[in-house]
Formats: sequence, structure tokens, C-alpha cells
Amino acid sequence: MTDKPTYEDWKPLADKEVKGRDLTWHTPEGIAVKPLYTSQDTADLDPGVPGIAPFTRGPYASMYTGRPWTIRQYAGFSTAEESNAFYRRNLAAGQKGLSVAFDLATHRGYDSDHPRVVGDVGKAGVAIDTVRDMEILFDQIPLDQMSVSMTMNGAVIPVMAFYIVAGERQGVAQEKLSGTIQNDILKEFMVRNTYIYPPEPSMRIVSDIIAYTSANMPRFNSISISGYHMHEAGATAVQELAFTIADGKEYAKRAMEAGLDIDAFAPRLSFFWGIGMNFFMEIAKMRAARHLWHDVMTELGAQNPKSKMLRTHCQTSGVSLQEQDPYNNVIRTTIEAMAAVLGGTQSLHTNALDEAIALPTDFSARIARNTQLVIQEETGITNVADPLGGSYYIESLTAALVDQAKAMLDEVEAAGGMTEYVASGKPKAQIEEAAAAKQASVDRGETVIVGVNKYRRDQEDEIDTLDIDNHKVRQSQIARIEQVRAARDEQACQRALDALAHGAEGGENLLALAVEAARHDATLGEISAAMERAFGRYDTMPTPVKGVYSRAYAGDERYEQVVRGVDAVARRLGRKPKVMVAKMGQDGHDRGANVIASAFADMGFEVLSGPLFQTPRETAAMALENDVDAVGASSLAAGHKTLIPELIGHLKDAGRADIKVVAGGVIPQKDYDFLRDAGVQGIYGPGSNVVECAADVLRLLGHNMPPAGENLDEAAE
Ligand code: MLC
Ligand code: 5AD
Repeated sequence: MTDKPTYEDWKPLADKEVKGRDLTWHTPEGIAVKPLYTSQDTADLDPGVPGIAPFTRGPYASMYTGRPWTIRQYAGFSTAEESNAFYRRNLAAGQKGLSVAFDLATHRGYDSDHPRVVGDVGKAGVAIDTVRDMEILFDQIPLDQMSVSMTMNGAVIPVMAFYIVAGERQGVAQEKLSGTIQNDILKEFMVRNTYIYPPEPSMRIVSDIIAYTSANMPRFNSISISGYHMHEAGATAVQELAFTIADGKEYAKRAMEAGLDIDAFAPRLSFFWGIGMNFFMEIAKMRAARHLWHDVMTELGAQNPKSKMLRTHCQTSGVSLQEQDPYNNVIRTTIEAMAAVLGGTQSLHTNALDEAIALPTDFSARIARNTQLVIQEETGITNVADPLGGSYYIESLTAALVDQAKAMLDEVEAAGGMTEYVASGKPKAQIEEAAAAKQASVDRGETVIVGVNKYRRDQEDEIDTLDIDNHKVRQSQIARIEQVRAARDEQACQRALDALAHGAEGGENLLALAVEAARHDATLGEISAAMERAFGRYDTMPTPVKGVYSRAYAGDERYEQVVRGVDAVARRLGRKPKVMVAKMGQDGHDRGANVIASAFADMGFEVLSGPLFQTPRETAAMALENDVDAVGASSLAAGHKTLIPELIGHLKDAGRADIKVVAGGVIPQKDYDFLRDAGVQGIYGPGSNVVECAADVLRLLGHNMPPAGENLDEAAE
């Protein structure tokens, strides 16, 4: 034994090589990663084997040696016809499972003819108003053979009902349907924001779906408990793990309280992780998650091993992808896909290289899909189950994540469970804090993004992106709604809707009632509205965090220069410059808006955060009422060409063309001229530096702000 070299033997050698420099890496999770791991670190760690509890090494014994993961690309845009054609092209080219992206109108329970959704129809996903749309979406796709994931949370009842009835009309009984419904409302309240009803009735909907599917749809996964969106909102791996596992525990507890046997539904609970660039951390996260879920389900009394076996989908990270030098995104996605696979995912979506600008084209979708095909069929990676099992580093990191997530889970438990914890706003605030810290670290160049804050190109290549004419989609959807309404038995439809509204007040299963309404061709908006009669609609106000930016930038010269600039403008105006951060349309992606709001407030602006889901008219009214100097419209769901010009029109009509309007978010370069012509004075796409955005707004407010790197403060005064 004595002659085997140890860490202690290695340490002085390494110290000498780096002249004593501390090589410890402190991760955003607060884990101190050592520069070397040895067998000393794993002496007490035995991860077991795949397919046997606690499943750390994978849910299935043979893993990919028996069957590779499902290549399941998330997609949907425009009309059901166009999305169906896209799906069929993709399946012919090697995709294995379907995953439907709905537009934001559908997510929020509005039909395409609703006045609040003019900018959203068919934009971020496919528009679905009736069973007829759902039938067209799956035309020539046999639903007894194809597993279908549907990302739907708010309007989950009508969408599930439409899917079941579309199956019936295809001749497929519901017990034969296989797939997954996202149905994870708690994370909507935390980060994704496509809720419709308040938390309590929303939780009942989740339970009703679990009850219905466990009784009638044995092949269907009743929920996809999602950490992905927390990851994308900026959560650390520990936050993503702990909050997601806690969400899962909460759903299981609710279903048990509703009288269901845990082993009757738990085998069909599934998970969903976001996979970013922190390669080994992501792999360890997936292994830790399986271990944690096993322990939680054991604690809740599950007996069936399948109840304790975490199966998951993964998606590579959208926020890690950049507008600048976009071919780098292919590399990033490949690395992230490798992490998902080495972490043992069951199903995977790989993002397209144009992620930061638009929805995938056929070209970019092909590369994204081929990334998985190449890993699956060319590398030999699938020939061994959990090939990284036993790696000193991976096993140590897995154990560290389990420990840290357990501590956070205890905190959630002490607060009374996840519903309570979410209602307290704490997890959202913690995630926003992590997001602001991450953004600051990118802006300061501490976190390197190749082609963005380092090695940036002078000239960017243009790439072709998908553009959707939402006005045209809306017209064709409205025509179909009218057709469906004209052909249906109106009385029977209204009776079914009344029964649903009544059932919402009582305790009947909402999905069973909605299936009846769907059989009578009620629309998605009508079904949602029937439940809204009992439940009401839920609104929240954003509450950006404070102080993260100023802390991260303590002592930074450029930051201080901007702060002095804000001060100078304040002296001139006799009050702080006032900026409204606006979210218009049904786009609930608020990470960027929250980061901007908290950073601008830290720099000394008075910041007004508009509520989510405003119409341009409502945003204009709020801007006028508060007499703001500038409105920053954050757009990530492609509504900018419709919504922002409308906002500017309302401000002009009120005689306040002097209020500056700037735009940020996912805005393709090719739309810049259009927006500038419409009166937008600043456009800040992905990869923008937040401090420089503030400097630019100061310029718009008449301050002679020097360019970055020049210290011309005196001149500016
Ligand atoms: C698998 N099987 C095996 C095996 N591996 N059998 C023998 N040996 C092996 N090695 C069997 C399984 O038991 C199962 O059968 C069948 O093969 C399929 O395997 P699976 O593991 O269930 O895979 P899949 O069907 O793909 O399901 C994966 C899942 C599911 C459980 C994670 O929930 C899923 O597909 N989720 C996708 C979620 C998704 O796409 N979400 C998109 C979100 S996008 P049986 O008989 O047991 O069923 C988003 C973005 C946004 O949210 O914000 O809009
Ligand atoms: N089609 C394809 N991918 C989509 N995403 C969102 N909507 C669509 C769609 N309609 C992907 C993007 C995004 C993540 C949430 O899901 O990668 O970042």
C-alpha cells in the first residue's frame, strides 16, 4: 500500500508546477472542486449498477446497449399543416419521437381570435384551437405507434382532451396512446410563466390529470417534472436539482392526498433537465437526481422499484447559445448532448444553431438532429452502460450534489413543502439572484463565451432564419374556428362546457369532463374559460432582486462611470431617470427583463417593471401614467414586429413621442431596420453587455456618455 502514490504525494508536485497558485475551482453551486480526485475520494462511495436501486447509474440495466435514447426534437410553428409536414420530414430523416411546441396563445388558454394574442399566434409554436387542428397535426402519424410529448402546462386540460379525441378519431383508443404531458405547474409559477389559474386550482388540475391517466392511459407519462426552465432562468445545478425533486415530491403527495396509490401513478412520473456547458457538473446532476428521487419515493412509501426509478428527457441549453458567430453553437450543443448522454438520459432534444435568433429552419434542425445521430451511431458511446461510473471526480461530484440538494430539500420541507415555498417567492428570488450573478460574470469577462466576450469577430456572417407571418396564421385559424363552430351541435357543446364549469366548482375529474366537451368540438378558449369561471385568472407582479449587480461590479471603472452618468442625468432632470421594463404579449420569458431591471436599479435608474402579458395599449398607459423617460421592451417569443410598433403608435397618439423606446431579447438582425423605421432607438440582442446597454440609454437621454474604455467623465459633465 505504502508505495501507491496518493493525493499527498501529488500535491507538492502540482504546487511546484504552478508556484503555489490555488487551483481550487469554486463553482456557482458553492462546491470547491479540487484539481485532482483519487481513489481516496471515493473510498466510501459505491454507485452500484444500472437498473438497480438507487439507480444512480441509470434506470435501465442495459441502458443504451439495449436501446438508445429517443431522439425527440421539440418543434412546432405556424399552422398544424405546416408543423405536421415538418414532423414528417424529420421522422423520415431519423428522428424517433415527437415533441410538440404550442404557441403562446394556446399555452395561455386563448383561441387564436382573442384580442390579447394578436402578436403571438403561430409564432413560438403551433396554434391549436380545436380537435380539428390536433387531427391535422398528427395526420398520417399513427398515435398508437409514435410517442408524443406535449409541452403544455396552463391549458393542459383542453390540450390533453384534444389529443385523446384526435386519437379516437384516428381509431386509436386512449389506452394505446404513449407519450408525455409536461403538466408541471409549480415551475411555471417560479420561472416559465405560462400559468392561467391561481396555484391551488392549478395543483388540482395536475392531480386530476395524474388520476385520469393512471386509470385510463397506462402508457402515458402524466407529468414531466422540469428543471430545464430553472436552468435556463439561471439556476445553479443544486437549485435545479432541489427545486425539481421537491416539485416532484409535492405532486406525488397531492396525488396521494387525492386518494391514489403511489405505486399506481409514480412509475409514470418523468423528469426533464436542462444541460449546459458545465460538462461534468451536468453529468453528476443527472446521476444525483436519480439517487435523490429514489430516496424521496422510498420515504413516501413506494414499493414498486419502477416508482423509484427516475426517467428523464434532456434538452441542451438555449441560453448557452449565442447570436454571435453562431456556428459555435453546433459545438456547444454537441458538448451538451454528450453530457446528457453520459448522464444517462432517456430522451433528448438538441438545439439548433440559430437558437438565439429564431425557431429552427429545416437546415438548422437537420444539423441539430444529426448531432444525436452521429453520437448514437458513429462513436461507440452506446456500447457500455454508464461508462463514467466509478470516475473519482464524477462520483465525488455526484455525492456533493446529493448532499447540497438534500440540505436545500430540507429547507423546502421546513417551509411546508414546495407549494408554500413557491408562494413565498423564495425559489424564484434565489434563481434570479444566481442569474444576475452569472450575467455579471459574463459581462465582466470572468465567464468566457467564445465569439461574444472574447475572440469576437469584427464582422458577423448572416444566416437564414425562419420568419412566420402571424397575421396570416391568425386569419387561417380564425377561419377554421368558424368552420368548426358552424358544424358542431351547439347545444350539446354548451351543455358539456356547463358541465365542465360545474365540475370545476365541485370535485369531478376535469379531464374527463373536458374530453366530453372536446368530443363536441368545444374550442380551447371555451374549455379554458369554462374553468376560469370557477378558478379566475392569476396575475403576478415581477419583483426583481436588488444589489447583485452592484456587488458583482464593486470597484469596476466602467460600471462606476455609468453610475456617475445616471447621477448626472438625475441632477439635470431633478429626479432619477425613469425606465419601464415591459413584457408584452403572452411571452413569459422574464429572465432577461428581470436581469435588466435589477441591474438598472443598481446603477441608479428608477425602474418600473411592467406586469407580464400586457397589451401594447396597457404598456403605453402605464408608461404615460408614470411619466417614464424610456420603455425597454423585452421580447423572446417573436412578437416584436407586431407589438413594439403598436406601443410606439400609442405613445405617439398620446403626444409623447419623446419617450424613448428600446428593445431587447431574441431579435434577428434582419428585423433591426424594420424596428428602427418604426421608431425603436436602441436594440440589444443576445450577448449584449448590460452595463453598455445602460450607457446607451444614458446617451438616448442626452448624456454625453463616453464609449467603453475611454475615461472622458469630465468632458461628459
Ligand atoms: C428503454 N426501454 C428499454 C430500454 N430503454 N427496454 C429495454 N431495454 C432498454 N435499455 C423501453 C422503456 O421501458 C419504454 O417502454 C420504452 O422503451 C421507451 O423508453 P423510455 O425510456 O420510456 O423513452 P421515451 O419513450 O422516449 O420516454 C422518455 C421519458 C418521457 C420517460 C423521459 O417522459 C419523454 O419522452 N419525455 C419527453 C419530454 C419532452 O420532450 N419535453 C419537451 C420539453 S421542451 P415502456 O413500455 O416502459 O413505456 C420545453 C421547452 C419550453 O419545455 O419551455 O417550451
Ligand atoms: N420549435 C423548436 N424549438 C423550440 N424551443 C422553443 N420553442 C420551440 C419551437 N417552437 C426550444 C428552444 C428554447 C427552448 C425553451 O425550447 O431551444 O430555448
